[in-house]
Amino acid sequence: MKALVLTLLFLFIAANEAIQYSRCGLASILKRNGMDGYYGYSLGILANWICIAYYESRYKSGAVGPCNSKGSRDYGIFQINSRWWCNNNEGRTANGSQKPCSAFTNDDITDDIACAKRIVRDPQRMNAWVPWRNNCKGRNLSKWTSGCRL
Ligand SMILES: [Ca+2]
Repeated sequence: MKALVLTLLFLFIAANEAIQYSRCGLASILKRNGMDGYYGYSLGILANWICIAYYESRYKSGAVGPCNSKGSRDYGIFQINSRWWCNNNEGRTANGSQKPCSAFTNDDITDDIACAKRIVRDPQRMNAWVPWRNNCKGRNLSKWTSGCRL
């Protein structure tokens, strides 16, 4: 009985824990959700999104960034910002996604993907992600999807 309780407890915890994706696992989810070719050819290459997710969260859906200089935080696999895109009840927000920031730290990333698509439609495009500018923009990105069955 004790073992059963412990097993159930473990399963419960596991079910609520966020996911760390594999590179190719994430690539296939993003592709299934229409990220490959989204919003123009050069920025639309799927590898850009894998590169962003790597540098922002190391592919962890539960990632929460530290409080930044402007008092906001970044959430989830794409590190979506609370000042502009979600509400964390800790200060001013434009809440462009109309969602609580906790929506971007669970293991269902379909809403994260929808919000990232919205973000990239803004004039600064992918430059909204500073790590993309610093590590992905204009680079050869083939390594991010190499070996993946997509
Ligand atoms: Ca989510």
